[in-house]
Amino acid sequence: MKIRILYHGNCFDGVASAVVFTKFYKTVINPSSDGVEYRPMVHRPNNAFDYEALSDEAENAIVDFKYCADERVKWWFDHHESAFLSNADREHFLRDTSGQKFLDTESKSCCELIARIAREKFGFVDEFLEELVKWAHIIDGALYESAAQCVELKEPALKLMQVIEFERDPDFIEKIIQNLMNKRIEEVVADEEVQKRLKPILSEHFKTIELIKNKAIYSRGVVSFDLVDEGVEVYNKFIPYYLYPQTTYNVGITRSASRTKISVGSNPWAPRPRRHNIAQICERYGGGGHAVVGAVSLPAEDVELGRKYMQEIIKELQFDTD
Ligand SMILES: [Mn+2]
Repeated sequence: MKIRILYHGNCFDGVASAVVFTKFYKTVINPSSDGVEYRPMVHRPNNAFDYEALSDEAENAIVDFKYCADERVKWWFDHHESAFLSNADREHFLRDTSGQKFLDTESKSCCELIARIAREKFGFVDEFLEELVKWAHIIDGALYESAAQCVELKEPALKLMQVIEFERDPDFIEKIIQNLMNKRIEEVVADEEVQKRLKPILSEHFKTIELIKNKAIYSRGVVSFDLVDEGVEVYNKFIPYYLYPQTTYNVGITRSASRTKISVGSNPWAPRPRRHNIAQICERYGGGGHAVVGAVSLPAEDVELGRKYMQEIIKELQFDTD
């Protein structure tokens, strides 16, 4: 029988999870498997699960993505707080006796969770995968040693992360998954096709750093920037801390075709520690997030309202002194 692996798409941890699960499955569970198929999974509006992605002919395994209470799903690994779409799904998981479904919200990456379970419960050890597991931990846990590490993108793993996040062709990602089974990350990144995709991504990224540098205003522990007129829709969220290591917070506003967005974050390396719960502030404006990072989305045309909210949020976050 075949196995189909449904992994979190456009995500380094999702790809790394697919690699580790494949090696584990083919080594320990089913060496004579007829083949492995891959499907990237993305979050959809209203959080609906895409049942079309499940195979009727293969066993299905979900990694680094939400639970699906469908009997065709034989394996599941996740580490997200929001792993269940409903209480019924949670109950379904709790009743499961297959010993093949695992959730650990303490785990920084799903990749390391799979490696740990494979080792502890199935005796599977593959030292070759350690490099991948290490980087999934750093990237998914946002455990960078500095803002510079994440902004300068010197390490091959961080370059690969960029390609994975931007690539829209699942077949190309599948090639990366295959390569990661038996090649070092550095070797995978050196591949001509990967380099071809990496170049424009990096040049956009370094342009965005310059843009933010020109637009950013720093005052009393908050760096802020307005990218609405620049047409920049996404940016590396560590850039503000790279440019302003003294800042505690950053607040940015962007606009895309579908929304105006205010992004709020806190600097993990700030000399003055965070004193606000950012999720709570964003919730007051109809947004949300975590204590350390959050966002507010408005209709695309509400730029002026967004700018007003942005100024209010900046005032609330600012310290009394510089
Ligand atoms: Mn993950």
